[in-house]
Amino acid sequence: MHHEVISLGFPLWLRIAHFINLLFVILLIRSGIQILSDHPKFYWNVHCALNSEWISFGRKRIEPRQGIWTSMDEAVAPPAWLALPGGYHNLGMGRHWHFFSVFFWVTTGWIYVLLLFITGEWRRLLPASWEVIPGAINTFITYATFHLPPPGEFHPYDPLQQLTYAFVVFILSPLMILTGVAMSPAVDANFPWYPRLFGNRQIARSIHFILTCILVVFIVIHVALVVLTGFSENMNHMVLGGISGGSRTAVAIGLFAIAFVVLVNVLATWMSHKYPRLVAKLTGPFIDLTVWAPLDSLKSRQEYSKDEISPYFWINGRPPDTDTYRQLVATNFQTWRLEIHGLVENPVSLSLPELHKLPRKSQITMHHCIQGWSGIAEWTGVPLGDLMSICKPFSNARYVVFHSYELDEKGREYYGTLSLDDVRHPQSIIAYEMNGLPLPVPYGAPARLRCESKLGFKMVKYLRSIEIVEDYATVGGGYGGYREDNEYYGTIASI
Ligand code: HEM
Ligand SMILES: Nc1nc2c(c(=O)[nH]1)N[C@H]1C(S)=C(S)[C@@H](COP(=O)(O)O)O[C@H]1N2
Ligand SMILES: [Mo]
Repeated sequence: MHHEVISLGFPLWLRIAHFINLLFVILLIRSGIQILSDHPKFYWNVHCALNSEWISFGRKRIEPRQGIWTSMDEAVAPPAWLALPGGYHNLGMGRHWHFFSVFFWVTTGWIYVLLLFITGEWRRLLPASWEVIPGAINTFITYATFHLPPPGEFHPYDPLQQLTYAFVVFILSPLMILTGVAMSPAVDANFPWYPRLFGNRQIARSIHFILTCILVVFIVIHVALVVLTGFSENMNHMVLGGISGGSRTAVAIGLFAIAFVVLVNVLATWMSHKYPRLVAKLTGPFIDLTVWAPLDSLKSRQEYSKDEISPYFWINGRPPDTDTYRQLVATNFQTWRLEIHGLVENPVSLSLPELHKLPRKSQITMHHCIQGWSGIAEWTGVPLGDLMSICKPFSNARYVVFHSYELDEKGREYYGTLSLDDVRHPQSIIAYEMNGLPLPVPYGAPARLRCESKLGFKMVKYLRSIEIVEDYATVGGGYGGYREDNEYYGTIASI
């Protein structure tokens, strides 16, 4: 008996992993709540058809501005104690924290599972026989009738506890990663079969959310039982690796560790509001390394069929509220010209009829908005690769900047950037038709960019000109696009 108890002490690596996990799971949940607030609805259908959500945390529809309802009108503002960083449309910051935490949480998770198997500690979590099932039912009845199992049953774990931990470690956590990846436009474009493993991208997103809810319930019950079943003794186990009795030192260190987690959350929240650019710069390298850069090499190979086209396609961004643009609409874009200039041998200026005369390309693809909604549509236009062959970029050219007619209330232009490599992909096109009709005004008339492995914010609508540059640092605010400059979105935009 004595020997068995000794072998139950938690090793140091396990206690450290437990703490790191606690810290980043909380950051993941809080930043996740921020992300979902930007489109607080979940669907089973990939089109996000209007009013087809199975749950909504949004407000009711209000009067549309300029006669157009956009996905931004549905965004809600969560409180800062709940979401990281809280407030209206802080999606860019929320995503920085989410993917920064993904890096640490996933890395710790791998090391933890590896060590579980190397050291044999996995026996703690994986039941040795099917008897765990009736055992777990018994424990459940004990709890459900407001009793606690006798203390002996916690060593190592009671059957219900063991099953629950095994579920969280071996089922819930991997599914969080797998469904997280299924929401990446680059992954879905390169491997269209992958989101189908879950049904579709919106089902994956719903599962990601439901599992978060289950995780929250788990954490609440877990913490409650730690307190109820002998707080001091449990802290001794998890903080000092002690095997019997309580420990004031352990309680003190444990409470200090919890205070540290709270402090990190308060600081992260405060810094995101006060110094967002600094937060983006500090967290950015981890995100580049783990999430964005590997996904950036994935290119679109998707092609959907006509009957998969979405009945309704959400709109993000209203038509430019300027006289110049209204004039263009009023004259049916007769005077519109697309200028292609910058580091090119042969600058060109093309009218709409001239664009139409160039070889056309049609594609049916899935759009992923960074807010969370998706939709399938057919886009027709001129491959950018052909336009590049016409204008002939110089050898030092590396990026292509897409300028639009849209100016915000501060006069800042909506623009975006792609690498020359992405621009030469066959599905990168200047689209002038959507679902077989001339591109409607809300969707970017007379022409817009499509690059199918990226998030929607990259696909500039209401195009004015295309500029080929060596480095985008000298354009606009310097971060590669309007959203990158002002909303701290990541430039690579692959997830
Ligand atoms: C304990 C771990 C995690 C928790 C609790 C969590 C929670 C959440 C929540 C609540 C959301 C908002 C739901 C939504 O609007 O879609 C979200 C979004 C997201 N999460 Fe996680 N997450 C976790 C791990 C991960 C991992 C490992 C990845 C891997 C890449 C990931 C990728 C994403 C992505 C891409 C989104 C945005 C989806 C969208 O476009 O709407 N998450 N997460
Ligand atoms: N000029 C301009 N282009 C834009 C936007 C915008 O606000 N202004 N929004 C972007 C975002 S975030 C998305 S998701 C897509 C939405 O395209 P849609 O309105 O055709 O659905 O356009 C992108 N291009
Ligand atoms: Mo978007």
